[in-house]
Amino acid sequence: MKKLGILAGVAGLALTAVLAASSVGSADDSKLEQLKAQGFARVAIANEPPYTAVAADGKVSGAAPDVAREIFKRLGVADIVASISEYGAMIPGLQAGRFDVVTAGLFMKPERCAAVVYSEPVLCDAEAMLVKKGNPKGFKSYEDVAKDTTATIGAPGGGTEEKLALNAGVPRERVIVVPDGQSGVKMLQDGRIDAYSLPVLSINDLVKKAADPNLEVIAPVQGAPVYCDGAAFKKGDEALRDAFDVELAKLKTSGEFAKIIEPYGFSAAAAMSTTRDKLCAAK
Ligand code: 6CS
Repeated sequence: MKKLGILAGVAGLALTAVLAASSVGSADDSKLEQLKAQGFARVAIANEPPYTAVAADGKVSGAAPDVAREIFKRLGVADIVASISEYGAMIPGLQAGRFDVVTAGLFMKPERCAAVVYSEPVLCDAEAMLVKKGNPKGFKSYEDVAKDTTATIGAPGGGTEEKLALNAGVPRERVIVVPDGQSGVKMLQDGRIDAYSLPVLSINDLVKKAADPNLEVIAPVQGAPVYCDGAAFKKGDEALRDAFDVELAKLKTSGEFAKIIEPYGFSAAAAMSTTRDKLCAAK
């Protein structure tokens, strides 16, 4: 597992600038060749287990980085260096060249598919809400939150759950941006929000760690789709994405894909039962 390398990231940025300058003269330098020379791929993560996780010593794990690390190794890129980012900043960061790829459970949706170049599906999950024991406000859907004019819901900034709540009619002032899982649990426990929404596996991970009998999980959130992520590449890096997909397909066929993601609670069959094209077209 690769240490979270802020310094390496800076070095990587400098090295990338040099490589970019050198590649100006040779337009056929592929992005993959650049990453091989760089020795690592700079990945954006959110630190939201089990999708992505950063240990106290900086080691990066989680289903998405583990799949990416294995694929890049097979492509000749020795490792990954992760930077933590809010979901809403991942695509702008990718487009600005701060990351080489987003491997964070960034769910495929039409508006995102229009902005980046996704791999085939990797991690699929339904949505959940964390509420006080007994679900005192009777939430089953984001619409239920909207109907209760005093209710507030916490969600990641620029994340899918924030968008789902807003689209269900929850006014902006009642959708509270929450920076990370621990903050979301604390805000719920302190009564500062009435619900906290993340994908099911993320909420379950938080509940296990909180070990608080006064919390309850509502899953799946009624009316919310099952989403799948893919590795997200910058437009123009289609060749890199295609090379990634070739190795991803091999992992899926050999059973190694299941061996990497299923210990985290994800279903290989779910990812293999759908495609990027279907997910990017989904309404
Ligand atoms: O793609 C998203 O926006 C969502 N994905 C995950 C893994 N967690 C929350 C986030 O909103």
